[in-house]
Amino acid sequence: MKMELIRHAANPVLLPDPSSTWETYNVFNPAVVYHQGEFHMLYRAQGLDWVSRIGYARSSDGIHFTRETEPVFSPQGDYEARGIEDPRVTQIDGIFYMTYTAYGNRPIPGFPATHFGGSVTPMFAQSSNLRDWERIGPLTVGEDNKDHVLFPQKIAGKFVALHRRPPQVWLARSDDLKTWPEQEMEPIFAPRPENLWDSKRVGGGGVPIRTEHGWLLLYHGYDQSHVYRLGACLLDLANPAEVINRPADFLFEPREIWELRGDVPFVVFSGANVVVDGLVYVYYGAADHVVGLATAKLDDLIEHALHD
Ligand code: BMA
Repeated sequence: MKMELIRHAANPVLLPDPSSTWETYNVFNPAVVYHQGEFHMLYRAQGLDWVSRIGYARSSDGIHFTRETEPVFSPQGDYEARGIEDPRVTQIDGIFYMTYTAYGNRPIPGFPATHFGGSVTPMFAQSSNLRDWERIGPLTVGEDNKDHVLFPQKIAGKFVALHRRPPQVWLARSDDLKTWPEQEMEPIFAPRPENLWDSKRVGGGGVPIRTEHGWLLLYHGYDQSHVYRLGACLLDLANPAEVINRPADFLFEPREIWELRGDVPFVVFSGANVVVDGLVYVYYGAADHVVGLATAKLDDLIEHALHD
């Protein structure tokens, strides 16, 4: 069944605030957690200095968000000097974990730079209240690696994360979230042939959704025209390194003017897919400028991921 996510009529659901210094230009690529009857959004914001910080907003209906006036998480140290980006958040055993990309001038001391003389570090942080965040540490250092996202529970006794070593999606396992042994890392899926939408690069999206048929993963990809789209795949429950099915078609692509034009054109990029009453709320950054919301019934997404 060819399916697409449905845009909400109230889009975009979060806009930059020109009267602010830190979220003046762009608010995008949010994480969203549904907790105690409310949607909690942690979003990437860029203001006058173009450094990314994480803002917090909450909503009872998932559409109208009220935000805090100050960022809840800001960069620290050389390895985050250019900003903290693209959070994904999940709760495991009562603790909220955030994965985020640290973009810096220099890598963590002792490690080589990645590119442009700067550094990209996939980081973990934790919180008990979604506002006060404490750093745990990196998944890898000294390499271009991002788009990491934690599974919402331990699997076979270990924390499991997806991550992205260009151009493909990898899996990593850890006992404690601090040590991520290289021998526990493996590539799981890669870009596909030239005629498909994800032929150049792929990266994980929001926290994988546990279903009886497998882990439902939404992910982003782009092709030679550099259009960012979203698609789905299904991973094995017991061994998520095994891809059960990966539909050929995408689920969502930029079409609205605010998805086609913004800070970076032709981008829909999601790190949030929360399930409430059988509906999947997909929050996404549009053109690296605003936040949009699109939905789909979980049952329809499972059907798509299983059979298309
Ligand atoms: C990638 C991501 C995002 C961004 C996207 C499109 O590198 O890490 O931060 O939304 O590019 O510009």
